Amino acid sequence: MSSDTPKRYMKPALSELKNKLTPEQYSCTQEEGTESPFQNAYWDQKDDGLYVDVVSGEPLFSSLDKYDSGSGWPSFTKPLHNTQNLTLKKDRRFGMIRTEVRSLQADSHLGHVFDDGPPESGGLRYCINSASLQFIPVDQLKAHNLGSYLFLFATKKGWEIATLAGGCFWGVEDLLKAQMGVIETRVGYTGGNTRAPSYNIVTTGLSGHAEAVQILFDPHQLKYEDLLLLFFKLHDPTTPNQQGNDIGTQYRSAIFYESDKQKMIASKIKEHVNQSGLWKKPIVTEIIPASTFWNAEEYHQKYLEKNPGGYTCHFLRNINYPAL
Ligand code: MHO
Repeated sequence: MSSDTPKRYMKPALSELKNKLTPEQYSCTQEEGTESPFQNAYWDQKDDGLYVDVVSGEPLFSSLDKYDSGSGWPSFTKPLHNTQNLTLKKDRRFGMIRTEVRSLQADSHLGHVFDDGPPESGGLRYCINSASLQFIPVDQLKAHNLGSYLFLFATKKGWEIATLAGGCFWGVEDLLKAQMGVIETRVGYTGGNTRAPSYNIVTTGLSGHAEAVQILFDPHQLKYEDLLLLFFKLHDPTTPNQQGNDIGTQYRSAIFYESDKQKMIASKIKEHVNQSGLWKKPIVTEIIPASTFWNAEEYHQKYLEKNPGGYTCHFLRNINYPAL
């Protein structure tokens, strides 16, 4: 087990669960019970958010995959993470052969999966008891330590994603996450040529990836233009493959655009910064199409929040670029 592997959940004793859960929750999760259709908390719930295991809090399903199956139980076309945090078991009870769905961490009985789901979404119907779940609305995800899932709701909520590289991602993330209009950030590796890279690989410079930050922001509160101007104040965009003392292609300055509109704005802002004459050397920031963003290890996420006073070579310079 690497230091980054999450600790396996320790399920409380049944006597403790009996006190903690409602009789319905206990019966569904611990005794393979089934609640009544149309008389449960979430069968008709349409709000955006995640459904977590009522026992462990493990995130299992998303409102983005929920649909109205007419069955009277919450129905999903797929689980949140493929099936990696579910176990499927053959269930021969009541003279039927069904596939039971259980959660991985707390081993809660959740419901069953059937093959009569919407064909356009893969044809599966995860029919899940509300009593086995707890719904966490989007605006409470952060409070439940589930902020990284906010990225999933970008399109639905009209939020935008920016992907920027400007040296060691600790400092870039720390300064950007504090900006008005920024909903969430995450650090990772992108722009290289190996799958699922680790920090140890990226740090050799051989994988071609850059240390990068993804910023989820509300364009009504923060314009992409203004986010880029900040980016051009918090790092030195004139040093090829280097930021401060950190040297290597993983520390290059780059804007990974997510759309043609972002590409156009990025070129315009880079030119604007170049023309301003406020840097002595030319701007070397690359403007390249976004490709797979591989999340960095958990200990790198919000690193400077976890390690106050930790290493950074980033700061907001007192630069005033001319008005656009
Ligand atoms: N010079 C720093 C860079 C860390 S950053 C995540 C270090 O080697 O710790 O690349």
